[in-house]
Amino acid sequence: MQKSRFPETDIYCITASQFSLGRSNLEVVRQMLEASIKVIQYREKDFPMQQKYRECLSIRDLTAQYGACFIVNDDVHLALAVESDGIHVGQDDLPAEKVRELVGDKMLVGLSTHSAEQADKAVKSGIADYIGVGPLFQTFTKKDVMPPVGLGYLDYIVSHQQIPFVAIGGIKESNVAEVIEHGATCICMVTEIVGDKDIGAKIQSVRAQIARARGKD
Ligand code: TZP
Ligand code: MG
Repeated sequence: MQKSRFPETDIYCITASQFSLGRSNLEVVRQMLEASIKVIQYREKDFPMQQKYRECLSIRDLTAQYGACFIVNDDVHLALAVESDGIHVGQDDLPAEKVRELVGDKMLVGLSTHSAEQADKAVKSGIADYIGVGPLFQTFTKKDVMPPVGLGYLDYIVSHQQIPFVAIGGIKESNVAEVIEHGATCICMVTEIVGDKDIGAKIQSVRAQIARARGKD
């Protein structure tokens, strides 16, 4: 099998200024990078484009300094404008085929999936470098919240697909072990991390839970 371009890492972080206790996205990202996070996604649905552009430029610089991968959510033109390492789209965004055509081969393309059918289609097309798998648990972080798909969908991915994936949706320090035990290797937590007063300490304790769960194999 060809080696994946998606970084092998444990925690995938996403910005969410609304839940960041008044801290700027740049400050939050800096704390994540200081805690050795290797993948950061910029996701701000409601900011004016110029604000998104300015923030992404700064985060682009900072992630490059730390050797981390920077992924932009939704906006292909924003990803191209700030030369991010990747673009992440959902099922209702511009189709992944079109995204790939626009960004070329160098940029990573991530695609959210919520069912076995969507995952099978993503794998068959060979366009996405990785897929999002979720929401596994109830989450209110997304506005257009969908009901949890449950751990059964994660089990399906683990046993049927080889594509790199990120488990997402309602994952907390308290349930991350369960997600690891079901076979996930990369976990995305949004509010659990950005909403903590001490982001570095939270990442450390989540990592301890992950390590403990891995040790049970
Ligand atoms: N995509 C699927 S669930 C989700 C996204 C962006 C939000 C997850 O947020 P949280 O706070 O980790 O539940
Ligand atoms: Mg989207």
